[in-house]
Amino acid sequence: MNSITIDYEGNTRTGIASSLNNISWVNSSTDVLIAYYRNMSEIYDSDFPDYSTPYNFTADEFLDNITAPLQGTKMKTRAGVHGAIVVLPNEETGFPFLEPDGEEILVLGSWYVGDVNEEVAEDLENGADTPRSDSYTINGQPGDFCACSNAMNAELYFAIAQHNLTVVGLDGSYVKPVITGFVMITLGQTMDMLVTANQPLGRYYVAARQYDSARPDVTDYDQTNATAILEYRGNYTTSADPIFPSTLPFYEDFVPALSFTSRLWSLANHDHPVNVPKNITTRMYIAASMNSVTFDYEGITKSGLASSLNNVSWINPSTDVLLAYYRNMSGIYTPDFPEYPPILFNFTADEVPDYTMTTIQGTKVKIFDYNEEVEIVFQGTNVFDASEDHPMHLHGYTFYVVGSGYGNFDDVTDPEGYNLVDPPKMNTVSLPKKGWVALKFKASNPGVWLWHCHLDRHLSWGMDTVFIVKNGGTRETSIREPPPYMPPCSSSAIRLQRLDNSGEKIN
Ligand SMILES: [Cu+2]
Repeated sequence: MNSITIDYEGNTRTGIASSLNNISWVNSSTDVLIAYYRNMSEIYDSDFPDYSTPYNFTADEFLDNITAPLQGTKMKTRAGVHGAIVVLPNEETGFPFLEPDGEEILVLGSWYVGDVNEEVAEDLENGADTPRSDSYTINGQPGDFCACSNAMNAELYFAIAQHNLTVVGLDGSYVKPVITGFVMITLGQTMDMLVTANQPLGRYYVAARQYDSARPDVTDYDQTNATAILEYRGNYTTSADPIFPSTLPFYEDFVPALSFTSRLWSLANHDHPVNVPKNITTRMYIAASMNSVTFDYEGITKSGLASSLNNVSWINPSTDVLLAYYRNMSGIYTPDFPEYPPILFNFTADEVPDYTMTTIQGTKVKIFDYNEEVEIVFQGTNVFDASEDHPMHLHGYTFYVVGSGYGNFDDVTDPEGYNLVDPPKMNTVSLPKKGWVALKFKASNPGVWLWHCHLDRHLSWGMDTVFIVKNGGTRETSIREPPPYMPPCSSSAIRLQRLDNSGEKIN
């Protein structure tokens, strides 16, 4: 977050801003995509700094990784720091489909009427549930069905009236084209879709609504329909109302969500091969759960909502883990994030034992060697009768999703059904309600990476952990040192100190 000086009705004032690499984005009068295609050089500058933090892209994974830092930003600080970075294919290979005539970027988000920062801070402090959004938005607009006048806190169904969608990309990786009347998009995910304008001239609603996977009797969720309008050019008289998509599934309908996600496969061809890790050296089984914790609130012991991974509810340390790791500072985190749940029980039973409800709290991380091949099975639990989808997101990586299923994971029979031929590559995967999902990746990007549920309230309650991937021994395979111009951060005084050993590399 930053401040900027602005001109307001002739007076110079200071305003709140936020930035990436110390540049606060200003929307141009003409959109950048058009300016780029048409060579209009006056619209934008192409000097965005390559880095200001030790974030390392490998060329091969650029497409995948670049989305992670944007989408991982918490909703409380996201105003102004969200959007899309469009990576075009190289000119030789081009798109693996007919090049579209145009491109539109749609960002789906949430709208809160109140001061969401304030309300969330208060709820987190006293252990209560966080506020419900008042509307969903498409490019910041709620559309025609909301009386109310931004972040996203739910999975969404999305459709365009009378137009099929052809999904061709997911989280920056191509998939085999899927022709569908709707999609289910989870938080932090990106999808590339083709739409053919082949319907009668007219106006058609583009619509999104929540896919609610929580308990059916919990109906206090945002039931708005966010809309935009797809309007054909040409001479025709418009009907009174655009047509609403009949293919948009109903809020609590989970079958379409499952059937859609089960149709996603990687291209897996010569130009876009898959490379699923085969020499797995670390297997983890991670239970994602809702819990409660007791805490001290103004001198009174209270119990509040929490969530956990393998019964550890993440606590943000006073100094960030990246800095603590880089500078070898002890006492900030411990390297003992468990590979398995501490107790095995019937995770997805309708009733679970009382002892499963409490969790410990801590800052426990998992450390991997460079290039280690990892398999993780996430298991949803029904603790508190509160199972729902968890969009699990790993920063710095994409992973192959090799399997998923309903109920408890069976480590003998379920791996036999893994898709090792053309599994989709993602950086955010929806762990299905009362189910499991299995993924594999190679730890080839050294650094400190957050794993978290992308539902902001679960993230805030502790459904997070950190993976540290050690350096590979060369400069190219090591995390970069902080640049000399790294901006100081007032909340972490340690950044301001000049440490003599700041040139030391961690191995
Ligand atoms: Cu979650």
